[in-house]
Amino acid sequence: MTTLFGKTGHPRTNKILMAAELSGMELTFVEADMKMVKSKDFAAKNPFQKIPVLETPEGCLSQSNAILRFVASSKAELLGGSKREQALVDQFLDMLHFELETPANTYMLAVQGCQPLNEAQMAHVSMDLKKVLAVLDSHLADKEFMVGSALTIVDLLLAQILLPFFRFVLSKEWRVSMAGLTRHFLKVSALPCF
Ligand SMILES: N[C@@H](CCC(=O)N[C@@H](CS)C(=O)NCC(=O)O)C(=O)O
Repeated sequence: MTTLFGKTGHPRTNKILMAAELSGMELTFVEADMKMVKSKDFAAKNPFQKIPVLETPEGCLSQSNAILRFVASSKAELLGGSKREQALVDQFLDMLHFELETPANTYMLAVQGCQPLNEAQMAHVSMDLKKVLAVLDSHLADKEFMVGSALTIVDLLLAQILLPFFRFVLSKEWRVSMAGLTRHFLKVSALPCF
């Protein structure tokens, strides 16, 4: 049996559940609260006591993008259709993790009041976000998908990171000005597995 320990609604969990649905991998989902995650038993699954964790008959996997790749691997196209596309998938997984996910999380935690920022910090993180969103928008200007001509795990990751922004933050004017990114988000978020 393969079990995913994660948090309902969190992008790091959602991208894996979507990939499992698309690849046909059967897994059981366990809602993991922090009491469970910080327990001694859970430390045996992931010594860093973080989620998500995938428990498989061969052992546990942590780091959500590693889990994402593993879960998607039953449907090879999700990892890129050629060696070059596979390298591009890796490139964008790292790029989205380092350049987008960090400022996106900082921004959302501030907006939700969980980890408030002062004006200068907020301006700084907004500027970082605008820069990376502009790069992604220009990449998508003439493309349907982030890599090649079919959906990959990069598309799932990008749409999941941006979901709270499209839900709560981005204005109509912004959506019009970032047409590539908006079109991409609407396409991926319309998938039944989203
Ligand atoms: N790079 C890791 C980050 C994992 C992570 O920070 N998970 C959060 C929840 S989404 C967590 O478990 N936080 C608990 C903690 O930091 O103590 C991944 O992509 O899986």
